[in-house]
Amino acid sequence: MAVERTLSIIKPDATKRNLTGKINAKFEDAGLRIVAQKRIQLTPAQAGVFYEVHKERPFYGELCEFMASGPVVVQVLEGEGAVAKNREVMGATNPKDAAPGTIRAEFAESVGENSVHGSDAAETAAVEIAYFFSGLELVG
Ligand code: 3AN
Repeated sequence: MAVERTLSIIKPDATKRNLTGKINAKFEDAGLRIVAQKRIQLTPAQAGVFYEVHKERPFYGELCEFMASGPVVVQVLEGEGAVAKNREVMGATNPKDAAPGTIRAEFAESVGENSVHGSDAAETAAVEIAYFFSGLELVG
């Protein structure tokens, strides 16, 4: 399998509860390398651009407000099949459906406040990484 990069976001519900280290340990234990990382505060407008694909969904406004409600940690994870591997480590969107041991099973509070974001495909990952990082900030 090819080495890939994927965008991950540790969401405000998790940074608020001081879970950044515990979540990063899950990525590293799964063989994903954190090759870029920064803690930032998004505005609702910036979150809105990031989540533009969801703009017709009923939860879009709530999602943008939530993502701007506190700091987030944006990061680039690298590894073999990193996009799918990260989705596996994250668990299902709704924590009630997430497999035991996944980040969302252990830490997510609800389907909306679900602790982490992960790109859903290699093409999306490239666009999402470029939204937050310049090439110089990716150190493999
Ligand atoms: P995932 O993050 O697992 O790829 P998506 O892409 O379907 O899930 O949804 C993007 C984000 O939108 C989720 N991480 C979650 O924060 C929010 N979301 C998804 N479904 C709902 C819902 N039914 N109600 C509120 N927020 C939702």
